[in-house]
Amino acid sequence: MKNIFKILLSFMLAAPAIVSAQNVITNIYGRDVQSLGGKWDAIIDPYDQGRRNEIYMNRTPQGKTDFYEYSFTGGQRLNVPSDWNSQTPELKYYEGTVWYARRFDVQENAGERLFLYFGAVSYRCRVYLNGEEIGRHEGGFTPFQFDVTGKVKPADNFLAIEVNNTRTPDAIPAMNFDWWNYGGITRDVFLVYMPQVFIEDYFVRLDKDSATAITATVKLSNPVEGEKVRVEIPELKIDRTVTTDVHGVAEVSFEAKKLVRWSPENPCLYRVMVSSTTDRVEETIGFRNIRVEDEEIILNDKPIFAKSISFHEEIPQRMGRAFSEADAVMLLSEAKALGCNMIRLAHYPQNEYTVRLAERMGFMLWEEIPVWQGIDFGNVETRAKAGNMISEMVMRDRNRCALTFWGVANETQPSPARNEFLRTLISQVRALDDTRLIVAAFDNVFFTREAGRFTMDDPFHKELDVVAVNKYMGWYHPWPVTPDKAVWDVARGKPLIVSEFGGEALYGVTGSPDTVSSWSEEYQITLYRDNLRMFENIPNLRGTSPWVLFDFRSPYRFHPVNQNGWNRKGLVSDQGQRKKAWYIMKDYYDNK
Ligand code: GCB
Repeated sequence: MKNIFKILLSFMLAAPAIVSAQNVITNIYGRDVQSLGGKWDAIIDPYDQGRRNEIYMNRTPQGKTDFYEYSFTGGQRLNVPSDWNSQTPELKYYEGTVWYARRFDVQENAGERLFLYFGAVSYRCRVYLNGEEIGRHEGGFTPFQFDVTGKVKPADNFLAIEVNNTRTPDAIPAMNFDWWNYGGITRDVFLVYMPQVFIEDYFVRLDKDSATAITATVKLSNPVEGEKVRVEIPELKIDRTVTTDVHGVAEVSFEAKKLVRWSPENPCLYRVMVSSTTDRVEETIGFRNIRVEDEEIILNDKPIFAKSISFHEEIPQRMGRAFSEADAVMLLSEAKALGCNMIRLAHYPQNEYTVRLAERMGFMLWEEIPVWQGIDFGNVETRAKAGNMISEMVMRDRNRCALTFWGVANETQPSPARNEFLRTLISQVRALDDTRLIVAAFDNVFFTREAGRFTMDDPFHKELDVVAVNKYMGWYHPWPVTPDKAVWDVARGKPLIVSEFGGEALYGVTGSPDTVSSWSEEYQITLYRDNLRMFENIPNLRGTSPWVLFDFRSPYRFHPVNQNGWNRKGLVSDQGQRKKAWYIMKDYYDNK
């Protein structure tokens, strides 16, 4: 376990100080935070001239001959958290730089250490505090923080963030992806008050193969030896104190005889407190076992079928990114109504409100980083970015027992560079957390006349715990045989999830049930019925995840009448109406 922290430390040391953020404090929502949410001043900078002109200095004319061609006051104001695209029509399609700025005061009797935390900024940013660059971050869906202890005044601090969402070939995702490229400070921003030595990280989990053995690893912010660390789970009558080693790390294992394990039917969580002499943090944590045995996914000793659905981090009615607890309620309630026990969070780590509420509502989770189709796998910098991203994701959510699958890729094509890239990611994930199943979604499953069946054309699936396939039978692919004859021989010996299937229908459009181009709800019904029939011919099928819960924004869906910038594969329309195929899927899940 301590190796984990060594690996993380080596990442930190390898990175130039200003480029990379530090490890994020575990359970930020359980800490003493001051929100910096609200209206921020904004300057749109399409030609990227703000940095050259040092607008982050926020200078104002002093003498009679001074003048500056910018000001953060009197202009545009943008909400934080939120994407910028949905806030003003001129930013709807914007890809470029926007500067955000605001002032803040520090609370009196503040902690001894102060951090500036961002839940996510899409896609890259530089952060300037009181005229000085304090750090940068790349990656639009994971949290980061900067230590600003000693860098703030009691009042009137000036914070400027240079945010850029330009698509580039070396980014993750890269140039093309089937969702809206929302830019902005899309998640919470906090000042975090901490004591001098604080509990930076903890990982409390059930041992992989035991129904009662819990291990807690706690890491202090400083390598203080001999510090007492206490772990309490009152409902289980657990109260253990251990001392830290030279690295400031303490680990304790104990038996919890009365433990009720978390499951979708009974999403049982326990209050867990972790404390040291100077710090204390608490949250609710659940415990469960997940493993694979031959072709089964075993949750708490019983085979389980993943009744999953995907959604983007988007509220379609608002045409904007989801970012709040209320947004999470809306997305997850609709998944619950469909009868799901799992969410595939497409195609990137979504905000913590969603992850935490999903856990309370009894959804298993599949979380992935946006290694989506055309990634520059041969680029070492891109590989390092993916490594950072996946570490940030795992470190944020590894205390969430709902997290069942870590996804490393979606629809990537075999090549030595791709394989190496994914292997590096998998080993990084396993070093941080070896209690989950590793999965990737493939699209290289094809029907051949010679074999008379569907087979897979990517040997990499052998390196995964669970294999997932996206297959759009009846939409991008016509049926080679009737669904009852569409037999699969894919990844036998392992559990297989059909991680995407579906087709587009415009809500309220009626039409021919056997004509794809009718864009009708009737054709969508046919497509769902046919696919569900085919699933009976997949012997190792252990889960399905239709694409997708809601119609979602996608700039390359060009059909002016039926799409108009929307991917219409939703089972629910952009206005929240359930399409007819929703009832087919609901029935399937209710009887599964
Ligand atoms: C896929 C992708 C997903 C797309 C979907 C589609 O295979 O994984 O991101 O949105 O197909 O609708 O084509």
